[in-house]
Amino acid sequence: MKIGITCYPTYGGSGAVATELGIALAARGHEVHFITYQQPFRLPVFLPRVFFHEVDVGRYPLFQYPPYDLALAVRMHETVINERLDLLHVHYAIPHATSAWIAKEMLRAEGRDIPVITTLHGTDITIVGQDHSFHAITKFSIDRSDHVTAVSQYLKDETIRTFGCGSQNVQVIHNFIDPAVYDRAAHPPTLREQIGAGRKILMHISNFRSVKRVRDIVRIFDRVRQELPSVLVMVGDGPDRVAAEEEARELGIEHDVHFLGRIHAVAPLLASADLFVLTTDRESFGLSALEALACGTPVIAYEAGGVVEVVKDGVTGALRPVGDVDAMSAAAIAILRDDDRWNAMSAAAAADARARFSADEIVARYEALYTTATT
Ligand code: GMT
Repeated sequence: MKIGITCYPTYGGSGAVATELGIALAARGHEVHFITYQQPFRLPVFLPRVFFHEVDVGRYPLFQYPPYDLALAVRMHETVINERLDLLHVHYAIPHATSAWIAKEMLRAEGRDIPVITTLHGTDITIVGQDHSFHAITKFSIDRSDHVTAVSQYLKDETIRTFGCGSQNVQVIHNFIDPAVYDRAAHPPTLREQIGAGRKILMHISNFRSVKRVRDIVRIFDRVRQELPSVLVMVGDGPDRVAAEEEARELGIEHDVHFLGRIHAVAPLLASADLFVLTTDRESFGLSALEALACGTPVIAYEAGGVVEVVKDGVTGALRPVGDVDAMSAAAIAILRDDDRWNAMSAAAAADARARFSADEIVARYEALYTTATT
């Protein structure tokens, strides 16, 4: 099949999932065309059957806000025609599903049809889509997609609760990992040797937006550090990084908190960690948590959103109430100070990630959906 994929290319879970999906589809013999404004960050320079079509918004003094959505629709329209695409699969509703609908309508006017599949990822439904400025267009674009998937049952329920979308049968297709990449044994313990130096490594990876509550992570670490020799490694960047750095300074623990900035290849880091910490209050899935589990790193997270579909409390990590820093630190200490318990959790985490979220099974579900959409 010839598949057009649109996503946010620079950073974030939805772009990572869309790109990994495209790479996996190409490996299975499909032709994949990424249509977006920049080369997706997880896409290596060249792969057979993978192509990139850049969207250029141009510059014109009249445009204080260059209309990317329209330029994207035009690029989708021409790519469908020139590359004879079979379908468009867009990741994150705003504005991608809207642009795909415009492209579809342009093609319809020319006597062609193109199925549009929209995958909802999280904040497109739980935050951005609920903003008054975007609510109506988000609902419209979901309703007009030929098929809609959500990355968790939680997100499907939120979509129906917030937008109705009664005509859509939203299919839950969880995110996935490549077990060969997210494998503890596959990576040298460089980070452990360089930064850990005999101490436990707690890790967090995100885009440091307010929904992630990154200050809580520093507070949790502060309590753990009082009980166990440990360091905190913060990977990524975003609006609340400064607040997290400030929190570490205020607590006087800045020398044990390492901010690495954005790093795209996270598997080698996760494979060196002892515990992954996720404090989002509305996480639709938690791709980084899944990647940590697959690397045999137990996860402690706030019990909210779709993370409860990923982490098994007491088996692969711990889930505690949102905002309960004390309970999170107690859970972290209990896991980290008991080697037998940690070993059991680490093995269970790697096994459960492989059993429920391996790329082979999940990519096959997208393929089945593509077949339904095109026949
Ligand atoms: O907020 C982020 O981490 C980025 C965001 C995105 O759309 O890029 O991530 C969302 O999609 C990921 C991939 O499906 C999910 O794993 C994340 O849970 C989800 N983020 C939130 O719901 C906050």
